[in-house]
Amino acid sequence: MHSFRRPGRVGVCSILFVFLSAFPCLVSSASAGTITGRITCGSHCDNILIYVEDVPGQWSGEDEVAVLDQVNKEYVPHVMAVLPGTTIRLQNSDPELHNVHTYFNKETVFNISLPFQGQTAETDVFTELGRYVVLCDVHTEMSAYIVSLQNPYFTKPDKDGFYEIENVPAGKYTLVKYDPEEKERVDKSFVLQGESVTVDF
Ligand SMILES: [Cu+2]
Repeated sequence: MHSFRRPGRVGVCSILFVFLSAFPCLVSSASAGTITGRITCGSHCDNILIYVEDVPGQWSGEDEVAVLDQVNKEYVPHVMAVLPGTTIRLQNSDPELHNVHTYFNKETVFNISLPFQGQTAETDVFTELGRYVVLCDVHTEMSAYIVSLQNPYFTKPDKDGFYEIENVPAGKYTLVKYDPEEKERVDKSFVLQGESVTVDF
């Protein structure tokens, strides 16, 4: 086996590897880019998710915390995306009882009462990919949608419909515009090769 080794070359590669390991940003910036664009979303842009589907790799929300508040009988935010395993901190900012009744595929995942103002509870049950529906059994007008996604390349547009997703690895993908409340989904395929690509809906 020793006859296959070429010490000089291995030496150079090792030095290069150590150098790049010390500056991981140099590695990713060469092969990653930004997706920007504008979508038509009228007055409900905050309800829309934009995400890249099926990026090679594995991500977990284990170290992430997101807050779902209850304010003036509304869930805030009404729509959010998370990585699987993200801890959601449930919060009641109202001076009355709410309960957070969460469903996945129409089955109850959990149901927690928060009777007091300022009360919080935490859960990390959002382990499946897909759409969770959150309702309050006391106030039927209250709803929220938590969408668990495979990778961190997601965002919401601003109020004028502009969005940006940074540091996406180069590749050919599908970009999804998704309204989880209406269950409306529009796909656009794109190729990210250079520094940026524009995808409008
Ligand atoms: Cu309520």
